Amino acid sequence: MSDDDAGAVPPGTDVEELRALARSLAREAGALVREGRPARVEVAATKSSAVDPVTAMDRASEELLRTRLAAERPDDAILGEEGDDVPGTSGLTWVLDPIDGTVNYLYGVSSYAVSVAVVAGPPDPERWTALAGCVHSVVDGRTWTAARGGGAERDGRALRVSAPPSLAQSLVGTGFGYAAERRARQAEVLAEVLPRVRDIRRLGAAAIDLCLVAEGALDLYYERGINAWDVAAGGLVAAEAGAWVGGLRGRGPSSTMTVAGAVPVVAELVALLEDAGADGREGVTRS
Ligand code: LIP
Repeated sequence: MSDDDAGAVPPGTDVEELRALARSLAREAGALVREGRPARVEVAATKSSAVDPVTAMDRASEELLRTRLAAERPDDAILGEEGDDVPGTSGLTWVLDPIDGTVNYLYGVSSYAVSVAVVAGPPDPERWTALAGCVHSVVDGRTWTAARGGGAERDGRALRVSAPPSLAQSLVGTGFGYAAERRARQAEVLAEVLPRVRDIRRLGAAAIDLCLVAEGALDLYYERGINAWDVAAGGLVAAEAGAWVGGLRGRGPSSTMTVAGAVPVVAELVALLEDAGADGREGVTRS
């Protein structure tokens, strides 16, 4: 499948079957993470910066997901946070975040999840077609799923985004990067946003934040710097619950910026972020 076939869904694809598999895989990896958490979690290595950790459990959870997928879906490709890309022939790619919210996992703060999604087309949030996904909150077991055209649900309850009357009345989720320079810039943007919204929540796991938008526990979400595996499942859950999920300046969701929320209020947030140069453009020499 070439890049020109962006998002072409292979004939005979059963998105409900894929949703069921994503759910069982996320729960199985979630059980491993929950039952195997040592009293004191050690940092096994760091990645993009000294405060971007990976733990032995991030790797073990991803290994379990990859092993199960190799058995269940041998022709599909895999894009995972902690391992090498695996090519496929089916046109489908599984996008894995073995522990989203690793810093929370490290500190024992309860907001962390296993995120499993499957997409058609190039493994790029701006060009793929997300088909099914599951976000499983490890500590309390909340499980969000979605299937393309099949809606979003949490533990059997159908989800619908909230309809906040205005940006000023909106509860907004966001997050900050692992590089100090990036955080400095994000703090400047936050100073523009905070006086214009009800309040901010920094919960620490983008996949869960997007699912909270889907169920109306957050009205809006935005973040610069999140990866494909952070947004793959949560973005579909939010979209299937009625949220607009995109970027700035007409772009789709990407590491440059990901924004989610109910129309029309989300447009107010997008305009505010564009004016603030939150995507690193417009006279901003810093990152
Ligand atoms: C995390 C995201 C979070 C963001 C963190 C980090 P990880 O993903 O879920 O929204 O603020 O900087 O990117 O690293 O735990 O998979």
